[in-house]
Amino acid sequence: MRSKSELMSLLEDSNLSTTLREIAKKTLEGERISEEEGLHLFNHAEIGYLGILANYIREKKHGNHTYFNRNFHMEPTNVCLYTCSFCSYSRLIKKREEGWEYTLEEMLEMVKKYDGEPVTEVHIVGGVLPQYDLKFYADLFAAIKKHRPELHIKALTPVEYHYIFKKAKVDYAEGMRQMKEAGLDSMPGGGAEIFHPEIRDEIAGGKCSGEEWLQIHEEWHKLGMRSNATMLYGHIEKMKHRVHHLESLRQLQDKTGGFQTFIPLKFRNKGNQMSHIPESMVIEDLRNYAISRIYLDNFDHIKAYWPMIGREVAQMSMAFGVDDIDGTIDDTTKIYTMAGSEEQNPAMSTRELVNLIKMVDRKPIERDTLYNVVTDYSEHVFEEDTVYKGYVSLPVVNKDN
Ligand code: V47
Ligand code: SF4
Repeated sequence: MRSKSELMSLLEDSNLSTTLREIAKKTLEGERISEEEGLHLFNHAEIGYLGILANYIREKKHGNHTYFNRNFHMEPTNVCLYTCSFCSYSRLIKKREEGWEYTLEEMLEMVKKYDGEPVTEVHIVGGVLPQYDLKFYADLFAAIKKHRPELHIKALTPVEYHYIFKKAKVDYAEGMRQMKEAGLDSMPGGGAEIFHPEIRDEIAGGKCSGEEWLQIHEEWHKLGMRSNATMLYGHIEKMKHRVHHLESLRQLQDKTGGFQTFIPLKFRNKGNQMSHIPESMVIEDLRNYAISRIYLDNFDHIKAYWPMIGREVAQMSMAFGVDDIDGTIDDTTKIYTMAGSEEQNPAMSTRELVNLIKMVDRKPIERDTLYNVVTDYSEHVFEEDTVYKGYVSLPVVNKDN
């Protein structure tokens, strides 16, 4: 890791503008940057500069570690009564028979398929439909816990919670309390999209507002529980909306400290009402990871969701502030393959994921949902791999070349 003074003098020697020099100094000193400075980074900072600063923070927080976990996804339904224009699910409400709507028993059968597998987490998320109400989810969580008590349930977003609590006539605090009692362990970061109403009303009108999203997370945090946060970027939002989104998260985190991870989600444009909007370029994705890392000084982790961005961008992201590349997922969420993710086969074995991380000289650490270390793979060599000249021989890249 390059020292702070080394980086300071590197920046002194460069021909950076005064503002970028100030931001760099603040970041290296561990000081928080302002909203104006965040906006300045989005509008003016080049990728090399951002990479240096984001990587400095990343290595200060986590050294060379890159985390992943073993999880599986379940989606009760891919039909949804909302009509978010970026979502490939929303159109299915018109052709409901083309989708799926699983029963509680069917969902439990899916969980049972993982009996004996070393997964630590189930991630449950899907569309919103009336039969998936508070009782359905409370019964589902309780049934999963009864079957496999140690499996961490990371489930649903404020979009579902807002809907089911309203239907059950309970307030957010009471609703979240009931979910915790039923067996919910943590909340994933979905449904955040862009909080600012100028954009949210356009792309996700009708579902919970940005403020309601934040309130539900706040109630969950008040119970001593943890959650994640996301931002869906690269569509019709402007940079000022991204900054507003990051600032809203930073403020809530100051209040509760309940967020673990921030996950930027790149908008994918296949099979939805926004297909005419071009997707962001990889360079913009890397800049966005880096600025998120710099801005969210009170978040421990920045995660790249590799099934969405692909294996190679996930590798690059580890030099732009990312310290987590999600799970080894067998049955990944269909929302991404339907929206045009590069990864048509988004399952990755532990061996593949570990070697992917090692290829960019990071240390792969399997974690559980709450970032307790499950296995440190940094010295581990899989039976199928050979070690030569200090490197593991890897399936994709020959390091000799
Ligand atoms: O809220 C929907 C997004 C989210 C598209 O917390 C799309 O560990 C891009 O939040 N292009 C759900 N994104 C997924 C999610 C998530 C994923 C992985 C890990 C975690 C975690 C959370 O997917 C939705 C929405 O923002 N989404 N459609 C699309 N076309
Ligand atoms: Fe429904 Fe969520 Fe898709 Fe919106 S993003 S249409 S709420 S599944």
